[in-house]
Amino acid sequence: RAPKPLAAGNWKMNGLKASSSEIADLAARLKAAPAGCDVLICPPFTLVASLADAAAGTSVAIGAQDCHAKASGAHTGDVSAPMLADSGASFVIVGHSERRADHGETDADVAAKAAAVQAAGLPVIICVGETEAERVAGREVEIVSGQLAGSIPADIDTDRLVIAYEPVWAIGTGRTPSAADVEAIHGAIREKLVARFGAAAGSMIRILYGGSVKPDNAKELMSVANVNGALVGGASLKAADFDAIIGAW
Ligand code: G2H
Repeated sequence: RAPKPLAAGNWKMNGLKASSSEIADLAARLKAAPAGCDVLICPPFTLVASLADAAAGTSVAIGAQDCHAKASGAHTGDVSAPMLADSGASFVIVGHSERRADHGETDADVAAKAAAVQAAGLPVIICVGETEAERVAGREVEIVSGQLAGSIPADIDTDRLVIAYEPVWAIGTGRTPSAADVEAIHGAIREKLVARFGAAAGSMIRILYGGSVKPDNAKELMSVANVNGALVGGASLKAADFDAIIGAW
């Protein structure tokens, strides 16, 4: 048994109300040619509620890109996991390398956010990945193993856990690791998950690859062992491009 693949789009800080046409376009494409994977789009907070409404009844799920670790309180400008669930989000990404770099999020912060997502009843996508210097030094397995150990909270429900491996040097750069390198690191991640959660649960956790996934490289990357889907940034902004990536399954 293998996990059902997930194609997740991360719009990052892109998208205005007019972007709902991309969701309508994507939903229409998937109705005409159903996907062989689950399909998720994570717009900025401002669009979660309206896009969740627009996507209701289609095969496109809507998620969010981050949340606060607390459910409510005096945290100006922050958004909590229960608020996202209330807005129609059905997934939340936490620990993206841009959050870790731009906002100083630590593994402990990411673990607290992941626990908050699950406490709100939602599945969580936890992101990990090494920098270029760490890769050049041959430390990618050590770095990613440390991030997994620190960013997955103790009481995680593995049925609602997705891991996204995103090498920082491949994000938005057009560069990707070779299929052999992806196989090696995804295999190492799988080993860690099986060691921590046992063979049955650990082998069913989806491990997404992210970093410059495009229509022209998706098929090769998605056919690598232990790659159970994609986390797609730039190429998820246009329904036609994202649909072409979805065609990898
Ligand atoms: C990696 C990815 C989506 P892109 O951050 O999370 O972005 O596909 O633009 O490299």
